[in-house]
Amino acid sequence: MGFFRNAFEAIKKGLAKTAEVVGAQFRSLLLGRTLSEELIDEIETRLIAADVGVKAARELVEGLRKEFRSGTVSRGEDALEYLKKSLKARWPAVADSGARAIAVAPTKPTVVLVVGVNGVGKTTSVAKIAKSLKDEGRTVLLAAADTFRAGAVAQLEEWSRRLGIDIVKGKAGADPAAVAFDAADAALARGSDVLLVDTAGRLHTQDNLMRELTKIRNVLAKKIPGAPHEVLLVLDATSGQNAVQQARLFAAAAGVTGIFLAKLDGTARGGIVVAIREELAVPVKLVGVGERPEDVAPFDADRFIEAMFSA
Ligand SMILES: Nc1nc2c(ncn2[C@@H]2O[C@H](COP(=O)(O)OP(=O)(O)O)[C@@H](O)[C@H]2O)c(=O)[nH]1
Ligand SMILES: [Mg+2]
Repeated sequence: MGFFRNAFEAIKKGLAKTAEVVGAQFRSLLLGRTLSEELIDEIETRLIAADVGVKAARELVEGLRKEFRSGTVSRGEDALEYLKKSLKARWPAVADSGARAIAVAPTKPTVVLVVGVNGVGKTTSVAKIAKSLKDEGRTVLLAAADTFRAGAVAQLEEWSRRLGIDIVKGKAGADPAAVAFDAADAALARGSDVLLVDTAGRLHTQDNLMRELTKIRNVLAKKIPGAPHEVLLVLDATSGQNAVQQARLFAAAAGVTGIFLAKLDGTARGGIVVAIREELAVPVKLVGVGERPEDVAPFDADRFIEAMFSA
C-alpha cells in the first residue's frame, strides 16, 4: 500500500529529540576535528548511549578504525559520513523500505492483526493506519478485539467515530476470537478493503496472551484465505532495550511480520531502530511520531539515519 505523502517531514519530526541529542552530540564531537584513536573510542560510547546496541556500535567503530588506520578517513566530517553510510548499509536495499509498508492480499479483505504489550500504542496505531488507508480511498473496518481491559473498546469506538470508520465490537469480557470472527464476516459481507484487528496487550499470563493471539489468528485464517496477511507488533520506542526483548518474545510466538515503532517522538534514543534491525529478522514498517492519527510515517532507513544525525 502506498502510504503517506509527507513521510520525510514526519520522520524528521519524530526524530527531533534524537537529533537534538544524538545529532548535536556527534556534530560537536566530530565537525572540524581531526580523528584520533580516542575520538573513535568516544564515538563508540555515544553510539551505545543512543541505543543502537553494543554489537552494532562495535562493528561500526571497528570499520571506522580500519579506515582511520589506513588513512582513508582522517577528518571528523568524513567519520560522520562514514557512520551514516555504514548505518544505512545495515538495511537491505529497498526490501525494508516503507514503499511496501503493509502487505496487500490478492483478494479483499487484507487482514492486519495488531499486537503488543499493554500501553505501547496499539489502539492509537490502529487509528493511524485506518486514517492513512481511508485517506487513500480504501474502505476499512475496525475490530475491537481487546475485550480484556475496561475502556479499550470505548477507546477504539471513539476513534471510529472521529475518523468515520466502521467498527465491530463485542461486549466487555467477550471472547476476542468471537469478535474477530464477526469482524471477518462483516468485512467479507461489506467488501471492505482492509480489516484492522486491535488486540489486548495483557492477560493474566504471557502464555495466556500468546494462546489468545493464536486463537484469533486461527479464526481469521479459517474465514479469509491467507489471513492475517500482516501481523504488526507495536513497540514503544521510549522503552529502549525492553522493546527489543518484547520483539523477540512476540516474533517467536505470534508470527509477527512487521513492526510499528510507536512514540519515536518521545525518545532521544531513536537509535533503538538499529538495535531492532540487528536483533530481529522482522522489518520496522511504520513509525509513530505523535498522538494524532496523522502522526505516522513509513520507515525508511536512509531518511531515518539522515534525520538522526541532522542538526
Ligand atoms: N507521543 C506519542 N504518544 C503515543 C504514540 N502512540 C501512542 N501514544 C500514546 O500512548 C498511550 C497508550 O496508547 P494506546 O494506543 O492506548 O496503547 P495500547 O494499550 O497498546 O492500545 C496513549 O496516551 C497514546 O496517545 C506516539 O507515536 N507518540
Ligand atoms: Mg489498546
